[in-house]
Amino acid sequence: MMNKKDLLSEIVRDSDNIVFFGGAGVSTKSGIPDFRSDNGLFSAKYKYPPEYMLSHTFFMNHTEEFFNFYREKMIYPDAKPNKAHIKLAELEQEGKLKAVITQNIDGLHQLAGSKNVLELHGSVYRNYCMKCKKRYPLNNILETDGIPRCECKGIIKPDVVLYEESLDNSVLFKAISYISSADVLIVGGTSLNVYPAAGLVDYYKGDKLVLINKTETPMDYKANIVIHDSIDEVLGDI
Ligand code: CNA
Repeated sequence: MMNKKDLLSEIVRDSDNIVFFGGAGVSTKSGIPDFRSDNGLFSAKYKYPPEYMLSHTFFMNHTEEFFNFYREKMIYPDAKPNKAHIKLAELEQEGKLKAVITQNIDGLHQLAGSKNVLELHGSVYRNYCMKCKKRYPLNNILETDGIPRCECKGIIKPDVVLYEESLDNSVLFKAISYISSADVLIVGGTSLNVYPAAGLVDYYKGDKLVLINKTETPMDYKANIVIHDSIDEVLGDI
């Protein structure tokens, strides 16, 4: 009988309508900690629970503390794509992969060369003034202390989806459209704990659902192939 990785290679070889849906685990090999691994962000001790520090309420009520935490823990401008990002970009270039749908905010898929990237939770590279809507690059967050301000004195907010905030509907609908018409759906590096993103898996109608994650997820039972391993190794070996 074929082992799971060979089966995955065969499925990828035979398809030209693959969609990838991933999360923070895709970028851990690039040196960006995830939330829920043993050494992830949620395992450390802070003054407040990290979910609260990344919530809209915290942003509004403790804006300066939000930015201190955000600058220190959520921005990794020197991180480089790993084998997982690179393989996904190659598969798109070969015409096999139609879209990368990511919960990540780190921009590493684009840095690896992926063109069609749907960022469900936004990006640290986009920022805007809450008052006049002027757009700002990441440097305006990195190169300031305290609360970053626009020329008009408005607060510059990262275009990332905080807890309690809703996702951009147009991105969400596009993601649903790609997943519901995919031949192969590869899900990886996500604990599938954060909704509504995790619910996207339910839109897949095919019989080639591949789940690659270091640890068990609540959706393992739905998958046709489950591989509990590093996604960078697994995708790198295809
Ligand atoms: P999560 O809940 O932290 O889960 C990550 C999952 O990935 C865990 O189940 C790990 O076991 C698994 N994992 C870790 N490393 C690997 C690896 N090398 N190979 C395979 N599996 C691995 O993160 P989710 O993405 O599920 O949760 C969604 C949150 C996390 C989103 O809102 C993101 O914005 C947020 N986040 C993003 C980043 C980033 O942009 N790189 C970093 C940290 C958190």
